Amino acid sequence: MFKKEVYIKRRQRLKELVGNGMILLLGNDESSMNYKDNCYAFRQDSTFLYFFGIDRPGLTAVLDIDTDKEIVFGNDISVEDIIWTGPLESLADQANRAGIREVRPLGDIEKMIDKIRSKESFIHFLPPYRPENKQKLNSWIHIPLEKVNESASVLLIRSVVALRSVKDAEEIEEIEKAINVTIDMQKKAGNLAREGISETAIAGDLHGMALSACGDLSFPTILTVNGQILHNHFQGNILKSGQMILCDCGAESSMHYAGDLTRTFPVDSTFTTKQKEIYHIVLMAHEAAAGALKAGILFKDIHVLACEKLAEGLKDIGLMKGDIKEAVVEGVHAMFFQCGLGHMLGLDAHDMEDLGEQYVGYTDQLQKSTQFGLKSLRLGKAIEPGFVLTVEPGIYFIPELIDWWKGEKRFPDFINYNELERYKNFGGIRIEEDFLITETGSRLLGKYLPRTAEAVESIKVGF
Ligand SMILES: [Mn+2]
Repeated sequence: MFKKEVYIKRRQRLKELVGNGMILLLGNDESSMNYKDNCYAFRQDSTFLYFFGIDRPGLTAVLDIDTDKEIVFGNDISVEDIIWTGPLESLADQANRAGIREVRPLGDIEKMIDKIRSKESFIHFLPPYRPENKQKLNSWIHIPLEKVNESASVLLIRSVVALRSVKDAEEIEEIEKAINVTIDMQKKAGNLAREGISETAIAGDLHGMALSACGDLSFPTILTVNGQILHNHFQGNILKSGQMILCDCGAESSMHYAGDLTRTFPVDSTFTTKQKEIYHIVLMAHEAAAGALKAGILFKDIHVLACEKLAEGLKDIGLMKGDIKEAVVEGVHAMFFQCGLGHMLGLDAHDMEDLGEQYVGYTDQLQKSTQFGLKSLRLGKAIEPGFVLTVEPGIYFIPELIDWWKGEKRFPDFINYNELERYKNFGGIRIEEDFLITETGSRLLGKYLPRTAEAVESIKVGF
């Protein structure tokens, strides 16, 4: 945990932003995998971690702004539990380390909520993403299950987003720890990648590294010879000569801050000329986007800049044609880059995504686009000092998409379909880095990880 003052200050600011009523924050419970006592690794809710830091299941917290009470509800373990678990730190001691002086049994929460409701004080809660927390809100506040999420407090969502978006020095240190472990994982992936090894074998090694560093993965690793499949979790292939392997992975620090990096490696010791050509285009887009990061700029504009760089490069090698700016406005580049340039990073790999992309990445004035490609951009709004975000352009050749657009004769003035046929089995390339937005520009987080095609090749002998 951080120092107690960190949590006290965060809660103070939250209460100021919300103004009045009661804030109800739910921690996560254990989650059973295949029978009750065989659980997935416990992961505390990130907002709960942010305001309380207490990393154990079965907690709910109340911040009653009107009476200035801060209470954590939860149960200490019984002697019978201790037989199985050994003694654990008492909840009161844990809560005290977060500056919370009042701890009550979980069974008391309903009484507390009833009392608040009888005073007609407003109860602010966040949209739950776990069914059991949805059920708790349903039974405690008497909201029909299907209405729970839409009844979440927009004011609380906005307030939490405002606070969690700007990372302080302690948080950046944690994120950087996670990124540095992720960098070691990337180097390992590049070093292991060779003909005959399986995707699973490499991914398993990376998972072990994350665990050994006292954390875990921040999201399931994407490690695949089919880099064009954006969220590919299948790892059953054996690497073949001539292929590339795309590795998008992240470690989580012991305090649950995330890293998220992508590299694409050749299976052989070097890329082919055709692979290097595409790699270079992605790298140019990455560098242009990274160079444009500056407080006050819309991230959407940086996304568009990256799209233009990708389109320019694709035109140079004959896959696209026509006016590049016009092509990007029309969304033609989404044939090759179907997703967004990046997202916020913090306690979650997609930071605060549970609170709603509209609140995290957009504003009332800037709504998310519905255009194919742009609609997958998670962050569009102006970036601010203290934001940590990813920059991850890529080029993906998706055979089904090529056939679909070609069949519909879509954008024939901008796409050279005959040439594109030659790339149907190319796969995909992505380069992803994590940046902190500063007062003067940005800072690339983490230690050195090779980025150019030649430097990436050197990993294969260097790790
Ligand atoms: Mn990412």
